[in-house]
Amino acid sequence: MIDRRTALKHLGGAASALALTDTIVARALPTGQAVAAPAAPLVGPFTLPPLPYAYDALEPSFDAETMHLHHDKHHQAYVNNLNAAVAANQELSGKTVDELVANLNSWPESARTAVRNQGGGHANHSFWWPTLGRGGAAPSGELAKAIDAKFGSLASFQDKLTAAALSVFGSGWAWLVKLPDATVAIETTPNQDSPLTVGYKPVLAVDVWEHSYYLKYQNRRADYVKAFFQVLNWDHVSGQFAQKA
Ligand code: MN3
Repeated sequence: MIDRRTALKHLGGAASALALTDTIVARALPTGQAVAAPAAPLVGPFTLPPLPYAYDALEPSFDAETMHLHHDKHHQAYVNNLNAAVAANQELSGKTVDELVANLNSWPESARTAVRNQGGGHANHSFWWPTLGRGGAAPSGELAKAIDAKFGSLASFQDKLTAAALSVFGSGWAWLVKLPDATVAIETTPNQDSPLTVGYKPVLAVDVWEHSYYLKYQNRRADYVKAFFQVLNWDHVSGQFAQKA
């Protein structure tokens, strides 16, 4: 039996060897315009889901320029590169992006790096955008109970998630995940590795790639993580938690 937590920590030995293409021109969505929520995940070819709020909706915590670059260029590049990998590997077709990353070891070795990095990038960001947006000041319902049971208090959880986010060396993510026994745990992943690959359901996350914060916060990742808590959509996250089996 594989120790999944150890596996998750060790998943990221190999850094991405694939350069991101950066050819997409930022989409000209007027500031302040409301955007429809993203549709249910579709099989490839994949498309960039629109932000479920305006680019400036998270100001001043997350600035609009960073949101444009992060969503329109970085996330779009993962989508483009994943589509190229699916086009080149018949085995990957007909799957949702979550199915691709959850079953990483099922794919041909030649396609695995692309699924892990580009598929992971698409899955992680598609998960992440709707968890932001200022809904509610605290978790509710089953998620509130799970956080209290594990960490004792919301403040203690926030301290521990912050510490985890600051501990990621280089690029990666800090997560609150739901385990198969319905309890929660904090995990970190390097690069674009997804908790789905080891069977954990993401509940909420902090993207600690420098592209998330460098324009506004430069090297001050701690300030960025503090700002993250100001724009975390607890209502959405709490609602999703109850639905994750
Ligand atoms: Mn990112």
